[in-house]
Amino acid sequence: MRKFWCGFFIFWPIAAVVYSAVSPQFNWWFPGPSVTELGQRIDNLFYLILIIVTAVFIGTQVALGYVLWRASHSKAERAWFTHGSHNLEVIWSVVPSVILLFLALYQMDVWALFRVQSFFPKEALNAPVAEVTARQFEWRIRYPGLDEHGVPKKLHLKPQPDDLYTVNDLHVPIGRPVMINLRSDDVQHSFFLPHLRIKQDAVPGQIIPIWFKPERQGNFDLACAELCGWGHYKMRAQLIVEREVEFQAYLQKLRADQNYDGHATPSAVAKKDE
Ligand SMILES: [Cu+2]
Repeated sequence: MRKFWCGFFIFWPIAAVVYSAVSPQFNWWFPGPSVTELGQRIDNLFYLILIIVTAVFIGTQVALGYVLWRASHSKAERAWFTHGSHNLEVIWSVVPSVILLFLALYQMDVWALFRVQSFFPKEALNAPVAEVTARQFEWRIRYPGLDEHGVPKKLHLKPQPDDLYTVNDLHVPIGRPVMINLRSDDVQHSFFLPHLRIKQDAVPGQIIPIWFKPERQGNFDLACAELCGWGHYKMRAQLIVEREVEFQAYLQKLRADQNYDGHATPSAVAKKDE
């Protein structure tokens, strides 16, 4: 029985390490490399922490396995009781504190870029691309109206008569910093872009700016990461990263669709607007 428990407790840590090592091959890991450079820096922080905790995990499990294995072989040796060791306790308090302090200082610039508005790229901060309002159970997206050249105007905090609206398809241009104003209409939601490593709560009564600079074209998941009610699963949407010209063409089409009166063909409406 001693041998069984020894094997049992040694088996699980080994299984955990093997499982973690093979999981990327089965796509049980991150959904591919990050679409933004800041996301790659966040991944690097994640891997640094992962390496530290893996080293500690393997170290403690090897020590535990060794003690169990030794005890499983000898009936004569009995466990002994200790009131603890002052030196050991100082060491295992100071070492984690130093590691945590190092991590806290080391990640400050990534955190500042990600969350502190004064560190946001100025061009993104001055011209938010869209406002995204979470509500049970969809993402409402509001773009500013277009000027006479078909170029987006400035996005106002209050809705304007010529604003453009859509639901669940967030189009953004590639290669430049994009800022989104995030709001919630009802309960707390969470704006989650796993391919960009972005997750931000949408809180009723608050406007929370988020920025990112997509470096890869494509369609990426946009999900709600906060259980917000019975239809939470319906908040599966997408982020579409496209070239600047495609983005502006999309906005022009959105305007034509929105202005369509049911009689003229949408393309005629688009012509009239120009
Ligand atoms: Cu939600």
